[in-house]
Amino acid sequence: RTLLLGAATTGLATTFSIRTRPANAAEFTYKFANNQALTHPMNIRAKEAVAKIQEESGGRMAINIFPSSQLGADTDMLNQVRSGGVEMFSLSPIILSTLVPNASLNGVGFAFPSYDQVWPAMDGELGKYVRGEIEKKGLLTLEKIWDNGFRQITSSKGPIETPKDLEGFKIRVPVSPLWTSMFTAFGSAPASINFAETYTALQTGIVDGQENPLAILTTAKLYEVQKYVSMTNHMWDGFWILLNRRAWQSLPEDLQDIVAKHFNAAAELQRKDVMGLNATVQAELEGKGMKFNKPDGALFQEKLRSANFYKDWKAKYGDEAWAILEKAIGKSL
Ligand code: X2X
Repeated sequence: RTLLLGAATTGLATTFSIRTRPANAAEFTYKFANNQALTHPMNIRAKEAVAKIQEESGGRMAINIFPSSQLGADTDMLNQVRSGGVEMFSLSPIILSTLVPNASLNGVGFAFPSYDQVWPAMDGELGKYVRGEIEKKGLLTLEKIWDNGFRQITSSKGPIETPKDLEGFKIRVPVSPLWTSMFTAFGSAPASINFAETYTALQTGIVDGQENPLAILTTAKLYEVQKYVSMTNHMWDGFWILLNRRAWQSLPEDLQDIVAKHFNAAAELQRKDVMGLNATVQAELEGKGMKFNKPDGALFQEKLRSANFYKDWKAKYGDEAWAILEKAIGKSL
């Protein structure tokens, strides 16, 4: 009897709540899912953007941030943002390539020498090309890509000094054919594992190493489970802010403009924050006992070349896309 009464009450409550919106509730509410800790510049700047959006929209637009893969790992969330389970989700272009193959162009090993080439490319022709590819698959993305960073290899076993040290190395890589292919070319044993499970995989010794930018080594506390950082700078990675198309199209144009404006502005600030961390994290992590070394990237690139890595990927991306990449980096691979 109690149960039945309870159900009846709930039914009534629901009927009322869908008919009347409390005066302080937003007209549109988005979930923004991502894989980073609240302390990562992505979430610090997203939080600020969300507050500005709330204010400028007069409370009509609310965005709730779900950090640290709380709603699910990246490969699940990619499905969710397609189906509308979440409205917004930030994802590495390289993982996105499981849906949009040519999205991973920016991650080709040793393609980008420095940030001097990254931002003009991603804010320019390369970024525009990739956004077009993303749209062809039914998703949308905001114009400005956020920074993840140049990726470095870490290990619990020892420093990576030459490509030989990567042979047989059990390394966690994100779920994406480009990563698997690159570490296979080095003769490593790559394991595709979502970021949500990476800390545990390192802690339990399922893998001996992983690769991520410096900012993540500190904010995700990977220093607790890794000892060596080898500054290979082997690829540049970012985060596209993906949007569910239906959810975006249901926003009135003024709200679309407000959301895009504040997220794109936040991206610029977030890029500067990550640059700032790049300059300070090494000293911080050395203080925690991590050992850094800086191997010669040319040796690693030579190894990829001799394994036909570039030739194979050029064939997969196609000549047009490859030409956009080579133009952006100002050299041929
Ligand atoms: O999964 C990773 O390693 C991360 C956090 O860098 C990405 O999102 C690609």
